[in-house]
Amino acid sequence: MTGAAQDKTEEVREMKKLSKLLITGASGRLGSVCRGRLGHLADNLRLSDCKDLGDAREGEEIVYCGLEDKDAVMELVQGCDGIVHLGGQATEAPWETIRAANIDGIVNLYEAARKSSVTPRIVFASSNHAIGFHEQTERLDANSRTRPDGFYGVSKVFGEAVASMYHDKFGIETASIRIGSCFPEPANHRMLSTWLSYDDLIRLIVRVFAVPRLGCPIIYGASANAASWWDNRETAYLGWQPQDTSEVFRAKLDATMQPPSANDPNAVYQGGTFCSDGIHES
Ligand code: 15L
Repeated sequence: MTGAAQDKTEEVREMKKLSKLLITGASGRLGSVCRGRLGHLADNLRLSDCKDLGDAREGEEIVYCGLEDKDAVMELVQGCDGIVHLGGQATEAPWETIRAANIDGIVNLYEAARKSSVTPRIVFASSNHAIGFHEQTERLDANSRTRPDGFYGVSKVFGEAVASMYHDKFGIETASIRIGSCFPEPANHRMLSTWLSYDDLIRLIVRVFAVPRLGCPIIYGASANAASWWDNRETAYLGWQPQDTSEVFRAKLDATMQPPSANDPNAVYQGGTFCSDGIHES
């Protein structure tokens, strides 16, 4: 048994069903995966994006909303007891773009959460680009210092800081997941270390909503890759055990491309070529 059926039968037993789970960025790649796989966590899914979300299916409501629109976000968050925040700018971009979606956007989201009649538990899609300038020879855990590799990485560090402040001041619980490379399979040799399978991502989100006390942890979002640089021992209490590994793709990758040379950013830095990219000017 795989996928949605397994999510339903194995993990949900111990948790109380959410009433309304908001997924921001629901039309994106990960948003679509979550839309298809997290419905069982809540009585109702509220899906939001600026881009087309198609027709609402049973148990879904669709709200078109730009994260930089404070009033719209206030309405969007109202009544949601869970949020999977995938919305915003998902890769490097000019500062104005990052600022609107990932800086103003996340403050709008947490202000709305603070003022909502129900306090939501939040999953924040952070990124490995919050620590991208660490070299691949280093082993990181949740206490390692941030080393963002661009405006995008800076915005993820900011998002983690916002989550931390709202937890300390107002008790809002957030899991900040520093997602590695969440794709159907690793696309290059760097991703043998950073790859996160869709199944492991879903298992992690299910655990975040299942545990009685979440707090405000930083979690590295990677599968059980033999080549991993990241240590999640700090968050063992979540009971998340990634079950997939990038090793099953190694031979295929070796057959289709050369590994990067020793001084290639993809072989030096955890954030790969994000570290060698220049600033994206407007
Ligand atoms: C990310 O944060 C991006 O959203 C994704 O497109 C990939 O670039 C990924 O990081 C990665 O580092 O592989």
